[in-house]
Order: sequence, then structure tokens, then C-alpha cells
Amino acid sequence: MGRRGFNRRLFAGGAVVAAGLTSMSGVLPGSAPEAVADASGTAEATAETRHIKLYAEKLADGQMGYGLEKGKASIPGPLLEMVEGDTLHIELENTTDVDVSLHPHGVDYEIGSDGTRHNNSHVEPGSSRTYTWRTHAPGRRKDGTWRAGSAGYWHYHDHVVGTDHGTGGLRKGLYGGLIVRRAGDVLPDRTYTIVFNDMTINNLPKGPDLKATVGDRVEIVMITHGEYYHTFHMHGHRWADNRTGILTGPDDPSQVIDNKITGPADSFGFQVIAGEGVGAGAWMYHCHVQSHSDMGMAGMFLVAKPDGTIPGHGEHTASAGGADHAGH
Ligand SMILES: [Cu+2]
Repeated sequence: MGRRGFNRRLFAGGAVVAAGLTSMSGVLPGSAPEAVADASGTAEATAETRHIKLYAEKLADGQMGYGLEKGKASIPGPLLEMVEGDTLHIELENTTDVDVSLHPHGVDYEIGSDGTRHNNSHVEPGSSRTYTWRTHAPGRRKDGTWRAGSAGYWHYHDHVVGTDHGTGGLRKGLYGGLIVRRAGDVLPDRTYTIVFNDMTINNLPKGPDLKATVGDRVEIVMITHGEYYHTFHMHGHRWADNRTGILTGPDDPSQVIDNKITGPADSFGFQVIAGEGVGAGAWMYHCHVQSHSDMGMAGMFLVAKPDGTIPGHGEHTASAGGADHAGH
């Protein structure tokens, strides 16, 4: 069942956002993303209404994060997933000593779920507030024009910490990915969220390792925040510059790319087959603005053979690009 896999991921406590965040977020290395594809391997529309609890917390190092359990906030926050037609009620509890909020991109919400101070839709310290996100499938309006569906690679973030634009909250890590799938979308084996935030990746000094085995269907959710424009590049893998990153067929006119410019609050996503046509290896991903990659905006897409080995990787120990190479 696609939905069962889907729910397991959502309630897996942020496992799907585990990319490289283990040291600072409390997400266990062992909670790596699980395979979710079912027999059909596609998203199903069931128009579910779900309730989840989200916590906004201060982290030990002074940063901030969202988490699905108290004391387990991460940067990025948990990846939230919906299928067009779903409704998600999110009760946000603020365990910090400053006002926080939750502001989404891409989904349908009424003004009381805007997550902004001027709508009084923020959460004071020690309080909770429920935000409601709805989604819809595409369809024709009465006037004959086409209305887009909600499906897309979106994101959510704080909008009140520091300034009325959440500048301080974004800088400290109050952001996360939001995927709205369309019925029939191919489900990945695992998903990683990569956020270029100012000159960091996921608020880390170096990009986290993304781990996979050759043949895995790996989904990347790529979000940008902060002050700068970046270009996201991945070695050895390409994707289609469309909604899903997957060509819909031989006549899909989407450009196939391996590098994409991205600015503050942009988001996109795609799926690749790890090592397809190129094999296992430590495939770099990085910002391709040269000074940015030189300053650390790079990480590794570690694609292992079925026996777990990665050719050419591990002989060199220092500064190979991932924060936790030695331990894995
Ligand atoms: Cu950059």
C-alpha cells in the first residue's frame, strides 16, 4: 500500500530528513530512510485528514529546529508529505522563549494559518496553535481555465523569529521540506532534504553525506534560504527540469539538467536512480558558484555497491566533503 508506506515515513520521526544531521539533531544514524515503494510504487489519492504535532525548539548549539517529538528537533525539520486532496492539521508547540510560527509554501491555507505576526497567527512561548494545510488536484474552473494542482516540492518555515519575516528563524534553522504528490507519482526508496542556507548546507559547515546503494530510487528535495543565489549541481546524475524531475515520456519537452540556479525560498525536487549508467562511487554534490563550493558548500552522494563498498572512497581521510565519513 502506497499510503501505508507514506504514513510510516511521515510518522517515522524525521527519519526521512536524516541527511547528515545526526550530530546536532538527535536523529539516530540508524533511522535512515526506509524503502517506501509498494507493489505499485506510486502515490494514491485517498483525501486523508491527518493531525500531527510539531515542536519548535532551541537546539543545544543555539540554533533552532522543528521536530515531531519533544527534544528531537532537527535542521531541516521533518519532511512533511501530502497527496493532492489531503488535509493536514499541524499543532505547533513552542518550547522556546521567543515567538515562533509555521508558514508554508505551495499549499492552501486560510489567513489564520499564515504564520505571520500581522495576522496574529504566531505562537507565543509555551503555547500551541493548530495550522491547517489543504491541497487539491488540478482541474478545470467554471470559466474554462485550468487550475493547477497543489503537487510540488515545497517547504515551510518560521516567519516571526528575529524579524516579521522570520529572518532570524530561517538563519537558525526553522525550516523544512514539504512534498505534495499527485496520485500516480512514483515513490522513491529514500528522500534527502538539502537546504542551501546562506553559505551553509542544512546549517552545517559542510554538506551532509547522502547514502544510497546502486539502483536505489533517491529523491532530493532542494530548498534555498538566506541572502544568496546558488547553483545546485550533482555529479554523474541528471534530472528533468519539471515538476517531478522525471520525464513523463519520450515527448516530454523538459530540459534534462544536472545544475540548477536557485535563490532564496526557491524549492525543487527530483529523483535519480543511484549510480545509473555510472556505478557506485562518492559522487559530489555542491553549489557551483566557485567561491561557495570552495568555502564548503559541498557534500557527497555516497553510492555503494550491493556489498556496501564504495570504489575509490575511504582511502583518503581528510576533508573529503562529508561531515561523518570516518564513522561510516
Ligand atoms: Cu552558492
